[in-house]
Amino acid sequence: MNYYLRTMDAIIKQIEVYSNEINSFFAADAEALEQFRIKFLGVKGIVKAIMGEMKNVPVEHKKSFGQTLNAFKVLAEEKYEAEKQKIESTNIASGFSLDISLPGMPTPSGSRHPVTLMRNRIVEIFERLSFTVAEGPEIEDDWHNFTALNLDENHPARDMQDTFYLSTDPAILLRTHTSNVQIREMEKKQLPIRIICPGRVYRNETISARSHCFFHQVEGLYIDENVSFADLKQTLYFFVKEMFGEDVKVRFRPSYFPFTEPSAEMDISCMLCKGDGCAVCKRTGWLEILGCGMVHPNVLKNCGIDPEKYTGFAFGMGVERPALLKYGITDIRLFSENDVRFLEQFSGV
Ligand code: 2U9
Repeated sequence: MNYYLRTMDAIIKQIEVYSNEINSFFAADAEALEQFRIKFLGVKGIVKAIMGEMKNVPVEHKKSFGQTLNAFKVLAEEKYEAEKQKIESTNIASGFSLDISLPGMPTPSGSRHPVTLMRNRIVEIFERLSFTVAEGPEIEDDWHNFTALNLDENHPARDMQDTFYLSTDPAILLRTHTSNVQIREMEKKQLPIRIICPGRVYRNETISARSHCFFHQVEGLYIDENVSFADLKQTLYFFVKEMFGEDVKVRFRPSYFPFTEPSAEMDISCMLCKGDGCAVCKRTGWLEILGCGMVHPNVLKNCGIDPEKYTGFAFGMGVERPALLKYGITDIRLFSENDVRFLEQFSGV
């Protein structure tokens, strides 16, 4: 065997070794793939170096040696392309871009519902006056929703049209206010009681831009010895100033609720027109925001509390109305449609 044939033999053996290395190659990452390319396909790589041997091969062997070299070259190129594809598709599937200069993928973050934001604002103010949050069932019995609250059997609020009954005998219904929570707290007879009761309530009403068959309330109750109407007024003044600002004016109008006596409704001066009169306050300059009063002696008695010893005040307000005002929303139905385009406007509020 002459020199060239011995050299060719050695090269072919070497190609076999390299071919095994190529076949078993797996690119763990883009860097490993680049090292592979430089080693086999680079300007100073193995394929180029072996190709350079062609010129030394005797003419009668050029064809078969050329075919071996070409197959080796194709093997290295195909392996490179296949591994490159794998890395790219892995990057796409895992959300990474090969271009590390691009900005990162945004992570969508949730936001609180505007009704929750308003509920929290109201609750936080009363918590500063040492009220604590109490919660109770939305599915309630007749006693806790009506009877204990001095709403007698013939009261219109019990009308089938006014709430949703799950059964009528015994009457099990969706609560029409969160007052059931106060009744349950009073029945525990651990006095004094100073609670704030936020929650969802139900009314059998036609749904429109201004009313819905469910909405949210925050009610409050304070029972102790010597609690007076003056305490009620000062507590609500504090609330209004904290909620709507120092400049807002307040007025009380006498009213009637079966569970309080005396009763009142509280208005604030319209913050949009500063009391001049506009479409939102129906040209009155005032916005009605809550109802309140001294807890009726019958309600105290119904819960086993002595009305000769204890007195208390209570108030109730809707959450949706102030949320509409605060965020400039004109349709109450938006609160329950779960349209993300509406809800995501409150992130960071
Ligand atoms: C007990 C005793 C008394 C809670 C009260 C109101 C007046 C009132 C409305 C405001 C807007 C309901 O959401 S609304 O439509 N509420 O006007 N609520 S006094 O009185 C109570 C509660 C519990 C044991």
